[in-house]
Amino acid sequence: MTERTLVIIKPRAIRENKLGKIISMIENENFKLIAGKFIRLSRQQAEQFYYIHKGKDFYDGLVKFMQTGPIFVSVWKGENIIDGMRKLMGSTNPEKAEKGTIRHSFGHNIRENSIHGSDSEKSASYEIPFFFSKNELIME
Ligand code: IDP
Ligand code: MG
Repeated sequence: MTERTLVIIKPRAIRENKLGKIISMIENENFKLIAGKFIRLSRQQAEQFYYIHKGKDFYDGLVKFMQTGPIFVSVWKGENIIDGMRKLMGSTNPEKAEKGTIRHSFGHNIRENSIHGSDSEKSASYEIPFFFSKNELIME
């Protein structure tokens, strides 16, 4: 099934100049970039994007971290891409992520793990319009 997913390259990976390498790894899976832009998250945006984690012990740290610099938000399309991207990203904790995954390659710790990808169709349908309007999704 062809699906769409939201991918965020997190601030530290952008700062460390890893955007191109990460995009390459995703393209190598034959997934297609259909929209992308740099943005800075306001506190309110970061809180709303991660609302599902509100109340967890890592929530405040996560919201702060996501505001430490520009991020690259993007939409990708492909066969079973939601699960495929989760596999390619690897475990949330880079130390536990398999070799060859993006988080193993570019993550530093469980918070600063370099990348976000939607975890389900439901999440993708919240997350894509969170950052992109219809007229930005012209590659479809
Ligand atoms: P996921 O990104 O693999 O779906 P989630 O559990 O949804 O993982 O957590 C969202 C984000 O919150 C993670 O990608 C990571 O940046 C951060 N995070 C998750 N668990 C922890 C933790 O235990 N300590 C610090 N940050 C965490
Ligand atoms: Mg998640």
